[in-house]
Amino acid sequence: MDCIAAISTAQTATAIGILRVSGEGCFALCDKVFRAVNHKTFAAQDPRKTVYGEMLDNQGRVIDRGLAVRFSGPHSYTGEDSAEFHCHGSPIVLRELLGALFAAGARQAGPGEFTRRAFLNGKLDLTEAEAVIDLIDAETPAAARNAAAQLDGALRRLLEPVQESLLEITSRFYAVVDYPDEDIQDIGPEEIASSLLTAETALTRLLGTAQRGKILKRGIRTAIVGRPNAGKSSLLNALAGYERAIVTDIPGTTRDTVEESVLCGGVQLRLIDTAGIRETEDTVERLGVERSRRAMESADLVLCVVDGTQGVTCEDEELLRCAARCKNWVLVLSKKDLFPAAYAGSLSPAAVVSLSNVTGEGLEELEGVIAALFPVGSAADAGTLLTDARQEEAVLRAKAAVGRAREALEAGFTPDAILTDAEEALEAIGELTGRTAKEEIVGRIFSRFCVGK
Ligand SMILES: Nc1nc2c(ncn2[C@@H]2O[C@H](COP(=O)(O)OP(=O)(O)OP(=O)(O)O)[C@@H](O)[C@H]2O)c(=O)[nH]1
Ligand SMILES: [Mg+2]
Repeated sequence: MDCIAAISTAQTATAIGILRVSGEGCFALCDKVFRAVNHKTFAAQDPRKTVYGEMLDNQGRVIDRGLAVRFSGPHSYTGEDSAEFHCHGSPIVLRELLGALFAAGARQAGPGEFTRRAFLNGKLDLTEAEAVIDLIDAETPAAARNAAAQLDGALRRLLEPVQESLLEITSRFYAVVDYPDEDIQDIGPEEIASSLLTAETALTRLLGTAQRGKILKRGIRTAIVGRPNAGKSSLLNALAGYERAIVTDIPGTTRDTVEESVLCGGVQLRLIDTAGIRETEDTVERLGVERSRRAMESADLVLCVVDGTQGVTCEDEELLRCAARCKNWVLVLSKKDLFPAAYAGSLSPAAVVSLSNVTGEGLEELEGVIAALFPVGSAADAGTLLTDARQEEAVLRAKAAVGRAREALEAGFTPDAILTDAEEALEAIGELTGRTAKEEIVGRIFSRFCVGK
């Protein structure tokens, strides 16, 4: 493929900046912009070892002095011949060198193009390619750990047994039908049933991780709801550590949702402070209240704030019942510094926390409650969470197809009736990993069964 180049590091003044080049004729191109102190050409440099030298513009003037590394395909990130230049991290220097690489014949790499080439050259599957982005974008240590493990193939390895069981069914079936002269044993219903069960169990387990995966990646959508003046905005500010939202003693201060992201117990909370919920004639406030209700409905976690000095009133009770529709809801009794309230109602929130937004007492307890509700997960399952809607959809489709196949088998259909569904499941998993199902089946027939010799 043609030669692409890009600046790989941040385009602000930094100590070191890195440029990357990859593609056909990469080394000859690098000779035009780099003069090594050892006087060797780029192609003659040791692979994967840095060499010091001068970076040149297209008129041979020295732009900078620094290090270059040569990677020979296929032993490179992209799988192609490629190179890196480590210069001083001046945006000007980096742009000059990039210009020199363009003048020498490279073109600007598109977004993700290096990783795309790595995928096309079989260096990464799609789950691993997605993990590259997740790793770069990770906002918490746990999200980074998960992405790193997924990049190492954790998700692919989890899918392999599923793929294996389904391939077993389809390839054996095809082999028997397409090569009747070869002595290949027919696949029996018990064997099919056991393969389908293996596949279905693994897919079900995987789907069960999607919610945690999503939370890991985008944080916990946390709606702070309650009646006017309960102390919602004060709680947002206390958790954020600064005066994010306006706080006054006038009921109805917050009219629109206010969002802020904070790190809590190793997880990212996407806090949404909302307008106090009450009946109102005010058009703006009413719209705000609607937004509060919507935020509550779509939240992963609801913090229902009640003014501790007032106790839980009838209006509060009604609100608590709405909050209770969310699987994870916590009752927060505020203003503990004025009155240490308790809850004796009939609803059962995940926890009741009495706290003061003024003194900070009880905040730590709330953080502990949240951390317990959303455990970061053990190191063992890192990389095996579905973190992406695309991945989830593909697994869902694969599981549905496997389920249909199993039902057909139980209903007494012959194996060929199962085949279409098994293939559909393989197709869906193929989309997930980027390996095409057809190719896999054909490959399997010829390698495992030695058909046709
Ligand atoms: N002493 C004490 N006062 C608090 C506490 N939390 C909030 N307040 C006070 O209660 C009043 C209302 O606080 P807000 O945080 O604005 O309440 P809110 O729930 O956001 O109210 P709306 O935006 O009107 O719905 C303010 O005067 C706060 O200073 C607390 O824990 N202790
Ligand atoms: Mg408010």
